[in-house]
Amino acid sequence: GLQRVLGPRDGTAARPVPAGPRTADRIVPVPLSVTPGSGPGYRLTDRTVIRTAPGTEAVERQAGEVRRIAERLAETLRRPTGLPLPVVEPAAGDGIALVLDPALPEATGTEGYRLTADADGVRITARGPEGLFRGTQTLRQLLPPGIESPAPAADGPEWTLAPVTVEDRPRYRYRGAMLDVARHFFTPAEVKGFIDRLALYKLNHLHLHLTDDQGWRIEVPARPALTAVGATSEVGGTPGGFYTAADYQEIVRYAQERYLTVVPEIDVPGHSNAALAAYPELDCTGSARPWPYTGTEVGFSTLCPTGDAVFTFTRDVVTELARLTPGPYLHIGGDEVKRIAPAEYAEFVRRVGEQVRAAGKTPVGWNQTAPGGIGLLQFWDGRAGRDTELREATERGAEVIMSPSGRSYLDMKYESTYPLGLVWAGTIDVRTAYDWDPDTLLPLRAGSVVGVEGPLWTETLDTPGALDLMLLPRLPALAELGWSPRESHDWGHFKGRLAEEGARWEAAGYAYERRPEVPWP
Ligand code: TNX
Repeated sequence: GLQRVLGPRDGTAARPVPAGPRTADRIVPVPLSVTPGSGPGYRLTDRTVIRTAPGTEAVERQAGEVRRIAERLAETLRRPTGLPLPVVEPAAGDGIALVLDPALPEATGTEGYRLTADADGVRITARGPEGLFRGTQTLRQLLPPGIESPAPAADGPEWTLAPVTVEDRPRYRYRGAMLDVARHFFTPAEVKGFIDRLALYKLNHLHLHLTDDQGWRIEVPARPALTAVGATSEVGGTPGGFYTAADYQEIVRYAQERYLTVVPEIDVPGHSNAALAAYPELDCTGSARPWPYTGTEVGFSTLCPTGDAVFTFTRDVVTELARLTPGPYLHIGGDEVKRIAPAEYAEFVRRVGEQVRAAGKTPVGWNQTAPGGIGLLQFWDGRAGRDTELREATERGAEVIMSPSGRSYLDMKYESTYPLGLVWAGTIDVRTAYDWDPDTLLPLRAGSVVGVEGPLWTETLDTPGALDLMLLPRLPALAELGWSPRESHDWGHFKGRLAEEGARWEAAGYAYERRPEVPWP
């Protein structure tokens, strides 16, 4: 049966957790290598400082960024511990040190780090700031569950780390989750909460599905009706909403501070009913343009694939989105277009892809866009023929983000009787979400898979709590597929580690699903 766990603030009693510090081989995603040390480990006290270390000239230029990482770590640790944890410039004494070291092995990459803990302190080293940030997430996970509490927590004062050396770096360069803010709108504050969960599991991309039949969620000054008309509703008929440029940039900044790149998606030419309701002249197929559209059918809408007007429109949108987005990608959607001919579709995709490149960005598309020459393809649809088309694209050089709907879709039900989510791609329990290999699921050109993504579509989800129930515990399964070495893949080991996350979510006040396939304590 279904059990919802809503955390201690909702009256659920805290569950027992293993005594003593958590060893690094228990965290999610599991690190590349863990070497236990000897001795007592390190205990945070009221004398602990967070130090940022000096270095070479090249490193000095990044000193401000390292300091901000230290401040963010201090904020996270101060709330539950009540310790002062001042951030200081280099000084002797015990504490947590964040050290940039460009001399670390090149294989460490931009996101890799080394963490050592012993009686004298904790030291995180990385070749760049991003690696330091990922290392601070490991540090969080090595402390007791109460460290996730937003208020003084009961596990103290034993804020102790086991003695250890961790060497770590990701398997894939792209590890993402997608939030559909079109079917149901989520406020900037709610999106920040979503980002917090992604950052903890070392994801590095947030894909925002900003437009669909039911709503257009990003302001485009040259096209005011997109939001004046297209943002006024959502699935179920509730009011919807949209992000102003300032809202969007605030989300981007919050993500950036956690070393996540925002990938904005404008879904064209299909899934475009909200845009067509705002600008009916973009329709040449004579399709109905119901507005508000509060249902969940797919495939009925399409922009006119030919003529100048539509490309002026897409250029207006692409230009504005490129202006607001510091990351390298713009996602152009391209899924489920049922009303125009394949040749027209491919030519449309090719032209919009060119507009994205002209705006200085790399176009990304759902796997259907392969014939339109899009070089970074997001695989989702395993139905007849799609994987052949995708393999051929990879043989021409395309790269692939794996988000197979039957494995990584965070909106699929855990089991058929589950109250939230959909079942069109099957049910996805935690083992199904975890037990696959992104490199070999499809027969693609070797090396063409650059990572994984978990899309969270929101036809049936309209509150942050509902998002959490779908995300936890499946997001950490995907995060581990994206980060941890293939050789470490082991369901039996993973489910035991995952079970330990529950107490952490309870401390954080996150809802999660106590699925029976996970041995929760
Ligand atoms: C298919 S996956 C869609 C979305 C739906 C989703 C629901 C994809 C590219 N398109 O429009 O929201 O299924 O699971």
